[in-house]
Parts: sequence; structure tokens; C-alpha cells
Amino acid sequence: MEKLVCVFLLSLFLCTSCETCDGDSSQCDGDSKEEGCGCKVNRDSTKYSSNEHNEKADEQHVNIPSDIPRTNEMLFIERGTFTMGTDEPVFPVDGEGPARKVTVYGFYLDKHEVSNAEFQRFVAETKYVTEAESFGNSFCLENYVSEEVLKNVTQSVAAAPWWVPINGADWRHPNGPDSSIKDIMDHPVVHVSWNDAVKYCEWAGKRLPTEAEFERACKGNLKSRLFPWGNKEEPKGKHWMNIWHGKFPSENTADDGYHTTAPVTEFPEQNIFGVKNIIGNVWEWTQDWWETKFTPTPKKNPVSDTYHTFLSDNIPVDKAISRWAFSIQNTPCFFLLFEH
Ligand SMILES: [Ca+2]
Ligand SMILES: [Ca+2]
Repeated sequence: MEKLVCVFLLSLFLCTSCETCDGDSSQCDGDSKEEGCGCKVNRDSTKYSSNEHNEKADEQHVNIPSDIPRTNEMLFIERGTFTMGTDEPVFPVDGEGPARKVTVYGFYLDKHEVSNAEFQRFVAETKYVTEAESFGNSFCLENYVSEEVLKNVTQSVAAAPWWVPINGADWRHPNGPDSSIKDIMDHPVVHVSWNDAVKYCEWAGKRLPTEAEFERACKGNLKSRLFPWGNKEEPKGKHWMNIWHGKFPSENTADDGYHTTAPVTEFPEQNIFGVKNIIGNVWEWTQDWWETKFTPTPKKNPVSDTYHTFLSDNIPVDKAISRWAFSIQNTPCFFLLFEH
């Protein structure tokens, strides 16, 4: 009998219900968190809490506009075997190789990234406070932060000076304290840490997907293609994803119609499974932890267990194979922004 797991896609993450793990929910109780069931998502978790800031924000957004449809639809990703990683890695130290055969059992995945509206439903019900809100800041791309706010910025990341820490940046204020999600409730939620994503998944009765599950969903049933839909970035001259167009970070031509994020429903279904924006728009969190040592031995439902991984799924064309082998080491507190 095919194993079913309920996996869905957030703006950095996906999830599973313990009750669907081979019909045995016992392994999901207490501290007995086993891989494959998705139960390891509980580690290092934060707690639901409430504060004045959160309650005030809820008052502003608890009424989600009626013209914003639910986007929590799930798709079945059938069991499949594919080649994960590459024997020609661009960044060998990142563990992109070797190429190995991986089998992933069937599972359910969210069709869309998690929108601000869907995340708002979670927050309104649980009073959850994200880690960015708790810390009081998050990183933003300076291009989209107001001059007024930038005046107070004194730090940046040496290797990526365009990312600047902004006090008051969080999921409700994606470009700093004077920005809002009021008019982008159908866009993906951002400034969400791994722990935040896990809590959302728990609330939704799901779990984050493993990196292998994510890659399976990305590739569909195609082999050796640059994109989930084929080899052309823009089939018939049409945009199929939201990425940075122009020279990053100085020029953003927004050829696809979007300078930053796009609605989670935008652009065509990207492969045979019907997923939207699985590449492009925002990055996705996965359940796995960062790992760099792999063997060519075939694997079934692999889950790494070193550092959290999130996938940079916007890498176009010639790097696409690497993209599927490409992941970034990060702490659970790295906040998701938009892709570039
Ligand atoms: Ca764009
Ligand atoms: Ca995406």
C-alpha cells in the first residue's frame, strides 16, 4: 500500500500529519520523533504567545478581504525515483554531489506557497508571535526599504551588503516598519523562520517536506530538464516564474511584472503535478537539516539531520541542476525574503 504523507508548501516550507504515517500515530507521540513521519519538526520549537504588538496587528488584519480565495489546496505527488544531486557540482563543498538515486513515496503537497492571508488565519487563531517579531528585526533588501528607515541602519552583511537588518521588519511589515501587507494578502508570507514554519505546519496538521520530497515535486516526471516544465525559461515568450530580472542588486527590470513577490496564484502550473511557484517567488523551507556528505547508494525517503536546509529554487537555466542539488546552511532563524 502506498504511503501517504500530507505535505504542503509554504513560502519556505511544507508539512505532514502524524496520523497519516503508515497508519501508526504512536511513533509521533512525546519525544519519539522519527524521520519519515515528519515529527522531527518539533525540535527547538518556540511557543505560542501573545503580546500587545501582536494583538494590535491582529485587529488590523483579522478581516481578510472576501476577494482573497483560500489557497490551501493540496496536490498528490505520486511515488517516484529520480536522480538527486549531480556528479558535476558547481559548489562541491555544499554537498551537491554525488548523483544518487532517490525514491520518494507518494505524498500531498500544497499547490501554492503559504500566503499572508493563510498565515494570518494561523496567527489570528493561535496568537503566534514569529521569531522576527520576538527579535524585533529582520533582514531586508535595502532597495525596498524607505529612505527614512535606512537612515537608522548602521550594519549590513559583509558578504551581501544589500541585506540590511531593519528594526520592525517582520511578516506584517515585509520592507520595514512603514510597510504593510494590507494590499498583498495573496502574496507569500515572508520573514518566516524555520521554527515559525514548523508551528504553522503543526497548526495546519501537516509538516515540512523533506528536501527529497521537494525535489521530487519540483522535477515532476521529467528528467534532465532545466526547469520543472522543460528547458525554455519562457516558453512561447510567457513568464512562468517570478525572479529577479536585471543586474542584481542594482537593477530590477521586473520583466515578469513583479519587483518583489507575486501572488501565490500567479503564473502557470509549473509541471505535471500542478504546483505553482515551486521555483521562483520565494524560497521554501524543508524539514531536512543541512548535510554535505552523501554516497551514491540509492535511498528511500532520505532525511538529513545536521542543519536546517532551505532551497534556493530560483536558480535559472544552466544552474538548474545545481539548484536541485543546491541548498544553504542556515540556522532556524534565517528569515525568508524574496528570491533574486
Ligand atoms: Ca520579478
Ligand atoms: Ca517558490
